[in-house]
Amino acid sequence: MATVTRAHPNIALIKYWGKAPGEGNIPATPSLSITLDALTTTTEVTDAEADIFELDGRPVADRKVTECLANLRRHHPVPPLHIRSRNNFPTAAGLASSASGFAALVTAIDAHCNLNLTAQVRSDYARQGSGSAARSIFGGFVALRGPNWQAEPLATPADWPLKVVIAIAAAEAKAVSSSEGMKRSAATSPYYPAWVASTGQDFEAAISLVASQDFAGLAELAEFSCLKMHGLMLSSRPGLIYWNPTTVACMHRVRQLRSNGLPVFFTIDAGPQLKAICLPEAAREVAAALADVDGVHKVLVSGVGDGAALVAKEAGND
Ligand code: 2P0
Repeated sequence: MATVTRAHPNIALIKYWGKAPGEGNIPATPSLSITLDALTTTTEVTDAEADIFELDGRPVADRKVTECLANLRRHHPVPPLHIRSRNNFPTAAGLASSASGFAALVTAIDAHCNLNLTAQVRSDYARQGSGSAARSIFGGFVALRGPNWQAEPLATPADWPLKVVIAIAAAEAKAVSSSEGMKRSAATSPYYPAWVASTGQDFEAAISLVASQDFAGLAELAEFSCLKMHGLMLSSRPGLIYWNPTTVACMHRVRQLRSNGLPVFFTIDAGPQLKAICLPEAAREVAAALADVDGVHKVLVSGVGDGAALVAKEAGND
């Protein structure tokens, strides 16, 4: 019997960077994201003799996947599984493949094994795999905050149908994983305590800006959160530089478009790709401007996506 699910990555407008001490992969700060419909992870689960995990057609030994399965098995009957996960975008290049990956995986195991988990509980298991994955269980605009650290939906894709233009500035895997980078920032950056202390108020302000659909306010705040996170990364030792020259050129281009009156702002995660968030009527112009920046390989235009969902559950020979 095969079970197939689909999930989309999300990008944080208020960033998560750093973990609370202790177990459970608890973020040190709250975060707020939007889900991207143009990027998709599709995960198929079948019964097997022993666990096998394939990513984009190749068997992979992934410690986080192994731990995610072990976590689920601590509380639920989950037999050995063959898991085939595919991304329609570059893996591990700052496009949040682990977010959609763990959201699709937990949702697939839930459906395949008839665990009847609530979305909140799936979010909890997904977060233990990868912090940002907690948010990809839900669609639209999503918050992740304590004390329970299960994500919660704030607005649906139809409520505020923004567009996200993704400028691919390099397709290679990143040099330092997010988990490693977060550890380094917490251990070495003199800015880390200030980051942890100040993010809560950014998060609270962003909740209000999303509720009132204040694009200009969100633009200013989201760029602040992004640049504050990158300031933290840069101040780690050795400094974490996730940008390349194309990323920086794209940032200047977005600022220039905004000063010319276009409703657009940027955000960048732990990789060189820039995501430009804009009102729908600006998407075409933003995409053309970013495609024209030296070094941009490709531009993708995404809408706001839905949460992780079951695609098919079929009887079969496997
Ligand atoms: C975010 N990022 O809020 C931030 C912004 C990247 C930069 O969450 O260690 O893969 O697996 O919990 O979720 C990427 O980190 O990290 C991330 P782990 P994750 O989207």
